[in-house]
Amino acid sequence: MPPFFSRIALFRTAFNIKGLIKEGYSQYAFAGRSNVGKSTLLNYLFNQKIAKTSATPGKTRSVNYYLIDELFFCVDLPGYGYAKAAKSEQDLWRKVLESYFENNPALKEVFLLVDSRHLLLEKDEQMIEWLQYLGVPFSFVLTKTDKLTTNQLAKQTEAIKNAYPKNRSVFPVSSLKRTGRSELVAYIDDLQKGLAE
Ligand SMILES: Nc1nc2c(ncn2[C@@H]2O[C@H](COP(=O)(O)OP(=O)(O)OP(=O)(O)O)[C@@H](O)[C@H]2O)c(=O)[nH]1
Ligand SMILES: [Mg+2]
Repeated sequence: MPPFFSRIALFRTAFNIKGLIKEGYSQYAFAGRSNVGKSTLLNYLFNQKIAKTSATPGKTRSVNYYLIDELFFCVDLPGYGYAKAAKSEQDLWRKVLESYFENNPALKEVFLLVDSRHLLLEKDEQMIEWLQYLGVPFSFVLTKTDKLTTNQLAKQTEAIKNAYPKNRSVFPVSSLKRTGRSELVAYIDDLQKGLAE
């Protein structure tokens, strides 16, 4: 494989709709509930601490475009479902997220991160419906798998696969134990080459 995921640069931080990018490099977005582990996963994929993470929800408050090997963007999104944020801020973020997914031909795949202990919650279901409505391809990433036994993880993976019989890919990862990276990176590589989906 040629060098892949080796040169990482923060290309843009968008705080509002005007800052969103809808053309140019292909985008792979990392979405999911607040605190599910999006930014931590990106740091693991990138092999460097470039995205801001926090033990308290609501850390990422902008749309962060990381340019990878000058080939494509990995996009770190703010989490949804953070009830403690001010209503005005939640409204702003809902609008920015909605706008991010709408009419975005550069968006090639959404990785929907789900905590492997909880699986799909109502907000995740809403997100899935929204993505399906828009026709945006998505896959699941089960995060924090270090919190489960092998058996529990197998059950959860099966459950999420069966919830969506359309053969969605499911990627179990632990950014803490550093497992699951190669499958995800290979999948993005395939998408880039037009080999997947
Ligand atoms: N045990 C465990 N904890 C993790 C893992 N990945 C992330 N975390 C923890 O989960 C918390 C949230 O991580 P973030 O990466 O900031 O979550 P986020 O989804 O980006 O959150 P927002 O930016 O608020 O939407 C942090 O305390 C991380 O250390 C993991 O694989 N295993
Ligand atoms: Mg984050």
